[in-house]
Amino acid sequence: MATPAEEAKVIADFETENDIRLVRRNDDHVTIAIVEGHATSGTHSLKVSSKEGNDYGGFDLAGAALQGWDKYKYLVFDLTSDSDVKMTFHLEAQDAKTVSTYGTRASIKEGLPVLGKGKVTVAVAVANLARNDGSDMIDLSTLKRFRCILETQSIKEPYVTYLDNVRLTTVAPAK
Ligand SMILES: [Ca+2]
Repeated sequence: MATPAEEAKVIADFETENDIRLVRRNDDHVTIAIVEGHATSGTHSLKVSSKEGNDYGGFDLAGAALQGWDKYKYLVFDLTSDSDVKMTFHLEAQDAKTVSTYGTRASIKEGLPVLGKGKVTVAVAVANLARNDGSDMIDLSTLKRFRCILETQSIKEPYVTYLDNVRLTTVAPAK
């Protein structure tokens, strides 16, 4: 029987300013900042604001947040918004073999929730992510980028969501 410590590892909690190194903005029209409130763990979260007039916004996990994924099965994180906007998004994994072409990435578009007002917990099986061209699986031990791409084509004003409690788990979270 695994202990709770073995079943889950928090990789970004945004409780200190240093945690800003665990994320990057997806594009230069996005701003990210650690803020007090909207937390689902601790007291602070990451505010991600994506500007209108762009097809995509969002954030990437980066740096130390990409370490140790090969020991887990699921990536889980919470997104909270004050906005009523129904926001769709997709995810994308890139490893050492990923180059600029679409086929060398792994895009995750199925089974993801739609964001709305309040908290949404996103859980995605990452243990067997096929590359888009079907050639092989993403090697989580060489993960170099994991993107959360908000589909912001239709927004009329900046869309704000708060990210917190990014963790890896060996079991799927309860719905
Ligand atoms: Ca937190």
